Amino acid sequence: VRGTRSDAPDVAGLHRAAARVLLTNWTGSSTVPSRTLYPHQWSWDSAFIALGLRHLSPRRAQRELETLLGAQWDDGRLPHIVFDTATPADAYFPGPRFWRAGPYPGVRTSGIVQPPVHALAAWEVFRADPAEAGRRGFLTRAYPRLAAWHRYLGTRRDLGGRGLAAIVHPWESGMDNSPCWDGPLARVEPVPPSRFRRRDLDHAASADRPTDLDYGRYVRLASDYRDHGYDDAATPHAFAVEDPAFNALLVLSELALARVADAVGADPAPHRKRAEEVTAALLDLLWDAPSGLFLCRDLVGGGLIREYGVAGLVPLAVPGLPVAADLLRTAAGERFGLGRVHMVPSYDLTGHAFEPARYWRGPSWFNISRLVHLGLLEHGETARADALRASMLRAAARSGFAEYVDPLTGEGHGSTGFAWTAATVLDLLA
Ligand code: 9YW
Repeated sequence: VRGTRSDAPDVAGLHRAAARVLLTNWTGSSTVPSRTLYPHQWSWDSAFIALGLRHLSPRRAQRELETLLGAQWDDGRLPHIVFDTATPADAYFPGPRFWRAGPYPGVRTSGIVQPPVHALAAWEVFRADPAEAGRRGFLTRAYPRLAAWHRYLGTRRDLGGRGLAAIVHPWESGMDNSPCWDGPLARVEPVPPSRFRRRDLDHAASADRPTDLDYGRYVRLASDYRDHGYDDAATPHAFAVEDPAFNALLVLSELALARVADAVGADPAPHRKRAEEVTAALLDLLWDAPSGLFLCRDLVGGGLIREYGVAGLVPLAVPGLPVAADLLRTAAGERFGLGRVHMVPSYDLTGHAFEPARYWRGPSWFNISRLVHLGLLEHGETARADALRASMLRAAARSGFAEYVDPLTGEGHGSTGFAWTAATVLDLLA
């Protein structure tokens, strides 16, 4: 399937090819992000994947989310990786032997989390086939688990004590090596590269990936957390940040959870209230009027982090956001170049740390571009939304469903046959 800037992709062919990616990556109970790089189940990937899968098989999309919810810990956390027991333990680093974690014997997981897209996905998956969902008791079983997940984020993860959920590891943002983390990470003593063996470099170019120094710091933070029993209060967090994308997704998921609550006969009001509170806290604590962008807040060093990452545009998807017009101006301005580059870059095009091919330091990603697309639709920006949609479809078709693309050339990088890329395409074509 090929599409270039001038000729639109062949829609039927693109749909078939996207469906093929999701079939190939399906393990029987969930979908791997990539057959090579990421051979397990990832938390926020599964939510984006379920949003696409619902158009192929609502039942399978329910199963995808149920597998993740089945790995929930007693404290409510949804782990960022659920390890596939049929895959060799050393296929991915850090694997189950590193994390030494899981809710029960037989279910092995990591101990950190990823952005809360799950309630949003669960509600949309339900709506794709309410009768099938009803027969399987999908929402009734998912609701208490999703509520417990949000409760975990609202209590144990409110490390700043002002109503936002904090992340304690760059991996928790889903944007691993974003330049936003360079400052906070500089305080972390890296584990020397001789002490661990990266597996990602077996499958991807090192120029496209985080560096060994980044990995040394990721390993240090994760092992400190592990050695404190993944206890949020007991761990002396060297990294703790309030991230606007993470919290905006929490708002969207609380709003979705209110609908879920309504559908299962529970009280939706606390979820709506929580969505309002998190929105207010986002505006209060993370909005930066001079740059017209939401920034990350460093809870260890103190203050806003003056790096302009795409996480700051994600709150555009929040309904009724009072600063939407400013955010739109920023999206279309020189930092993010909306409409003039391929999709939405992950970092400031004019920034000192911008690298067009290195992972979260500039490349455009499909899940994030889709969230910005939803934000444009939410605020009536139909023409810009249509152009962004076309840009995403073209980039997916050209790149063989790449993990991410260079915003300046549209060239694919990372793995091909990437699950959330295919899922996002199915969602855009629906
Ligand atoms: C890694 C699976 C995950 C995504 C993250 C992405 C990457 C894992 O892959 O992290 O090994 O670096 O940054 O967002 O969930 O697709």
